[in-house]
Formats: sequence, C-alpha cells, structure tokens
Amino acid sequence: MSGAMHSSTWSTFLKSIASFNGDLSSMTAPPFILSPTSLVEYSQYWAEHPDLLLEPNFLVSEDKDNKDEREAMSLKRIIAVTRWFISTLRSQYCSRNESMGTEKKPLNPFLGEVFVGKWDDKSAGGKLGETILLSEQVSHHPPVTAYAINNEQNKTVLQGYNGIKATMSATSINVKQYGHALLEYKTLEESYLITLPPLHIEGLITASPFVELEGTSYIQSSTGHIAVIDYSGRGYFSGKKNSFKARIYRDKLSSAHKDNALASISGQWSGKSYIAKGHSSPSSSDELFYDAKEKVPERLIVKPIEEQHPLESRRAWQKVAEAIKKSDYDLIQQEKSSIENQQRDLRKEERSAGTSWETRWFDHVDYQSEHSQDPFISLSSLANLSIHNAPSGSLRGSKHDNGDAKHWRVSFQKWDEESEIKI
Ligand code: HCR
Repeated sequence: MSGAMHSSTWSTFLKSIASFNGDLSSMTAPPFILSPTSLVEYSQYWAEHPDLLLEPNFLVSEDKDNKDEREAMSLKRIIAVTRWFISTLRSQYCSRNESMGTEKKPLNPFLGEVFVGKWDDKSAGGKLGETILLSEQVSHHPPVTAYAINNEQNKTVLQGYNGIKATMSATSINVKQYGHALLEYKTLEESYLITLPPLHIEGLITASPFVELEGTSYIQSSTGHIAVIDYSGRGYFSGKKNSFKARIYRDKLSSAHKDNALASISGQWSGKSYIAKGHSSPSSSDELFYDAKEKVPERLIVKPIEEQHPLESRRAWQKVAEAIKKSDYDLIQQEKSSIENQQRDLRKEERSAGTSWETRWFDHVDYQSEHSQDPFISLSSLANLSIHNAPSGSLRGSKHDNGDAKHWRVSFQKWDEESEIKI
C-alpha cells in the first residue's frame, strides 16, 4: 500500500475510533494493523520462561526449625515470583512491536476456541519437567479468555483469566484489565494472587501504536509478603519507556509506608532492572535483577495445523491469517464472515434447542455462594483487594468494589476426561 493510501485509511480508522463504543473487538481496523494471531494465544506469554516460573520450588530452607532462615527463604521466593512476573511483560506487551513493527489488533476469539501446547524441559538434569498450556475462550460478549499452565513434576499451577474494557482519550486508547492470575506451588503449600495492570495504547496519531503500562499491580503471597509494582512510561520516573518500580513488603499493613520495603526493584520491564535491599530506589550500580533482552523466551510447542481439532485456534483461523499475511482485505472480510456466520448459526441452534454453549475445561465459580479450596478469597483478603468483578487490582471499599464475584477456574478433571484435543 502506498504511503498516501496508508495515511488516508489510518485517518478514517482514527475517526471511527473517536466515536467507538468501548468494544475494541468490534472495531474495524485497516488490514495493516491486523494481527494474524488470536487473543486466545496470548496466554502462552505467561510461561515463556518456565525456569523462572518454577524457580520458587527450589528456594527452600535446609533447616526447617530455623525461623530466620525460613523467613529469609520466603522473601527470596516472592522476589523470584516477582522476577518471573516481570519476565512475562516483554512478551505480553511488546512482542507484536518486535515481530511486526507495531502493536496489532489481535483476532477476536470465538466462543469455545482453544489453544494448547507444551514447553519441554530444557534444564540439565530434568529438574523442571514438562509444562503444559490450556487456553480457552470462555465468553464472547464480553470477550474473556481463561488459561491454565500446569507442571505436574513440580506440582505448580498457574491459572487465570482476562478481559478488557476500553475508553478513548484525545491521543490514546485506555484499557482496564479484568481478571487475575493465581499461582500455586502445591509442594510448598504456597500461593500467589497476581493482578493485571491497566495499559494504554499510544502512537495512534503516527499510525505506529504501542502499549505502555500504567498504574499499579500486586503480587500477594500466602506468606503475607506483598509486591507492589508501579508502572510509568517515557518521562515519568526515569524518562524511559516501559519503566517500573516494585517494592516488596512483609505484609499489606507495612506497605502503607515505602520506608518499610524489604527490597526495591526498578528499571525497564522490557530491558534491564536492578534490585537493592530496603526502600531506596536501586540504580545500575546495584545488583542486576532481570535483563529482558538477554533472556530469550522459550517458544511453546504447538501441534502442526493438520493435526489440530477444528476448534483449535490456528486451524480455525488459518484462512483469515493467510489473507491477513497477503493484506487481501476482501478475502479477510470473506473468511472472517464465514467464521462469524457459523457462530451465529450455532447460537441460533442452541436457542431453538433451549441449550447453551458449555465451556470445555473451565468453570465459572461464584465466590459469593461457593466455598472452595481455591486460595483466592484468603489472598484477596490479605491484599485488601476486591473479590468482585472489578478492574484488576481494585481495592476493597473502592468505588469499583461491586458487581458479582464470579471467576473462571480450571477443572483438571474435565481436562483428564478430554478425548478430542491433545497437546
Ligand atoms: C488491548 C489489546 C488486547 C488485549 C491484550 C492483553 C491485555 C490481553 C491479555 C494478555 O495477557 C495481555 C494483553 C496484551 C496486549 O498488549 C493487549 C492488546 C494490545 C492491543 C489490543 C487492542 C484490542 C488492539 C487495538 C488496536 C490498536 C492496535 C489500534
């Protein structure tokens, strides 16, 4: 496409989003901004560093009776969980820019679309074992993707779900995330609640959109430790894009004063970050915490398309993805409409049969009426976080702390009974 044509379609697009209704999935974007990848695939970004995800399992005290050593190890574990979390951000929020030049609009998954795969053990001595991913589109209106990442050898499960709500401002699209992640180290009997940061999309005027994180997210441990992570972009804390500061406290109460921080981390989540003891902000002369550019992500192993089930993402979207790669706008519309029409027909059939679509591996658990083994309630209480369907990270008693308390949870029993879809 010529530069002039490119800029005229982009300005038509900008005009259309100026009046958009908050549903990013329904927004018609020009072909050069479309990604050939469905949002249901984004769940893989949580575990592209399986070694970091599993690391806390190996940080245990030798002397179980030594209280100080136990305490020191539990601090090391929340630091390790924070390192793993920071390691997920580059893939989650920068990978389209890096592979395709700008942020792109992902394919909007259809209800029941799934994406599965595995990471082999790359460690010497086989201490990590295989890690698997199950990702499923559990709702279409509003779009919600649920996922579970399971490592049987180390009895480690990460599960969560995410949805978004967007608003438009003069120069950016502002996105609040809904949902959370729960990380369980079952051998350690330790769990973590992870909230998802707000973000905004910048670079709209220049047709080169990119994501910047903002606000605060939390990692609450069942040991009481809490990590409070503040995000900022170019020109705020450090003048650099993708900046963050994380402080780790003994508990929520002590997090009221920055001086109480046991450790502080700062830098760029897409580059280098540093860690120091206590509350003062570390600099590049302190210990390196994480180098996102140096640590290469381990790609998920996914079956060839020919072996995939029709509900598996890459098979279902194959023709649309090919049309996007060819920038063939008419073909993109034609192939997309074919999927949308199939979905409409399915919903019609369900309505006339008086049935509804059943999610495959995930259940919608109501925390207001069901008591389960899930540590979500106790972790939310330790962090003073809302248990409702509020923007991720909303505090109890805040203006968002209302609505229902239904959250998506994996059922490994359903996965064990799965007969059609294989990893
Ligand atoms: C906002 C976004 C769709 C949602 C994507 C989420 C929030 C999904 C959950 C993942 O865990 C993390 C994540 C990362 C992405 O950065 C975020 C996407 C960025 C853009 C996309 C919009 C729907 C696209 C808008 C169109 C733009 C490019 C003009």
